[in-house]
Amino acid sequence: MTKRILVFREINDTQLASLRAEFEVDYLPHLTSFDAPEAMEILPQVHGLVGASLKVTPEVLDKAPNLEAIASISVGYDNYPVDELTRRGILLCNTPDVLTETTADTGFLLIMSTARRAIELAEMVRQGRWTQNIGKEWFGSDIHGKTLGMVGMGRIGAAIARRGALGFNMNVLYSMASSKPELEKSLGAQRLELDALLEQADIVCVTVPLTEQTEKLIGAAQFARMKPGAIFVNVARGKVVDEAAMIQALDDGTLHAAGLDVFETEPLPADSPLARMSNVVALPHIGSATHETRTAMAQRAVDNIRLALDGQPALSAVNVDALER
Ligand code: 8YV
Repeated sequence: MTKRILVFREINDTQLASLRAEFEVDYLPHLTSFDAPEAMEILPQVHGLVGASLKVTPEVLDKAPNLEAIASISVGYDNYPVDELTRRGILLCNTPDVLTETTADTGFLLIMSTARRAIELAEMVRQGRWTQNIGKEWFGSDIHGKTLGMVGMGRIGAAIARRGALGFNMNVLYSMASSKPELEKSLGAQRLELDALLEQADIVCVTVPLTEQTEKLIGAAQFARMKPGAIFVNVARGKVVDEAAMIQALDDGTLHAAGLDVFETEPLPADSPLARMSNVVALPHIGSATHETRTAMAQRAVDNIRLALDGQPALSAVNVDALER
């Protein structure tokens, strides 16, 4: 029996052809919901899903009784009910490692562009408003030699910390459930409780995964603890932050500036204050969005789904215990 796969995120022609050589493939790269008629028609026959950015709920799983595996084109898997997938014996795979460096580059892009007000000043030039020497009212702040506080020190957090410590001579602090002795040795990183980190860091960068424990981890109380002039960067998930509290903090000066690649609601509503505040650099979730990395992520997902549907160990499974069901 030829198994059937629904691909709901763009992959390249070679990757699509490789799947079509072995499976029946429905290619819907612009699908916006699993409730869409074209998805509803296919789901009852589907054995595999490949894609990202769409929420897979237990109700979606009820419509896909033959589903064996999901290969997400993402490292984050907050769009998937992992425990429910495991209970149903459905394997979930993701794409760690292949996107670490690119996402860390994005984190540092936000640190630098926010600290130096690069977007605001580039817009000044673009609009023809550069009419005199830049005075102190337009000055940004240094990042070299400053204190970088990492909230989360996993693969992406560690890669950002390496950039700061080794590239910009920054003092690295980190808050995480477990210690990272190898990073303390190689980067001079110091592990602190979150409150102490917030009080000492000049730049606070969030990279934790979105879980029940991290939802709204950073709210009004945490912003109030940050140093005057501190910069907040989020390349994790928007819901790790109480966004209303962040907007208030940015507006009343409690928070000096923010560099954001993720938001509670994506795409960010055009009428959101975050889209127009001068002390905010807002990017449209481009963390891993380079040609090289998105190709590598899609390849990892293609490899994962093939291996999973062929009954072989996937390259990067999230819930291997699902196979014991
Ligand atoms: C992706 C990400 O842009 O991998 C993740 O978790 O957030 C980004 O790399 C997004 O998830 C869809 O591909």
